[in-house]
Amino acid sequence: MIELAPEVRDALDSGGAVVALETTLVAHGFPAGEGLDVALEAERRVREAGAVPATVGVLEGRVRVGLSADELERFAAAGDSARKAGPRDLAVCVAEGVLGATTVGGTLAACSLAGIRFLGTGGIGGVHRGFAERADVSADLGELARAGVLIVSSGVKSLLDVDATLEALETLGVPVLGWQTETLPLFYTAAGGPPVPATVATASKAASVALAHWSLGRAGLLLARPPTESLDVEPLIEAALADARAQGVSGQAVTPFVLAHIHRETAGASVRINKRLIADNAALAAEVACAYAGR
Ligand code: PSU
Ligand code: MN
Repeated sequence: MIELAPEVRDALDSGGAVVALETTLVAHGFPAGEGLDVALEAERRVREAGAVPATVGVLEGRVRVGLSADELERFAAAGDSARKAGPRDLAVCVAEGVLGATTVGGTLAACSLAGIRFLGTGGIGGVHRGFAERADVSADLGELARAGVLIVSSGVKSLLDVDATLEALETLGVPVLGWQTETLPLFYTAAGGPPVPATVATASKAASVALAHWSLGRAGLLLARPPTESLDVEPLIEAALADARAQGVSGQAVTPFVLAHIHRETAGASVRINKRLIADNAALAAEVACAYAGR
């Protein structure tokens, strides 16, 4: 049901550094034809930092951990025809042989099974704006509370209610570590977020906090790295969310809808920033994984 690529299995067996990557952003996160580059570049940066990449997706009835370039291309080419696979969707994708592009939550579930401790992504899901009227809370959060994995992301996606998401992470007992920053990055924007409860300055510090957290019997952690280049997309987010409401877009479709809107309206700037932050986060996840492996 779950199948690890030989390279990933060997690295895990020998206590080496492995970084999981998700496929939702490959299939649903970018304009058609651009997802493959994102996936390959994230893998390249993980290797360059000395770790083994393990991109996760559901393919031909199996949760696969570690994909070939041809397999990554299948996710990129599928676009919207790939199912967005959160934790609740894995079983249906496996049983029905549906191509499942795993979200952060779906990827975390695979990490728990495979014994992978590190994951790199763009921005995690969280508490959506307007949650008082419609209780939309990403399954990324619940899974982070269960899986013993450190995620590197540029904070939480700013299309969410960022403050409510930070509160929810506290409720779930998930440490949020600012990477050389005292405020939570806002995905496309580095500054202006709420204060983080702790800051780390080096990969080995992040690894030692993770080790302590796991030794205390706890689960997930978030290491929040600000994007190198920033863009203020707040007005676009508000317009996109209003559009989504007007068109009746809800549930799993909201995040890709809003990202596509922003990508269209910023004439390539948000795509460039999003690609870069995903690759940089993957590289940092690999640095922390290496520091942890060499402890
Ligand atoms: N980060 C990106 N692009 C994305 C996502 C994250 O840069 O497309 C995806 C992740 O897979 C995340 C998901 O798990 O969006 C959250 O979706 P939702 O809010 O529906 O749970
Ligand atoms: Mn949701």
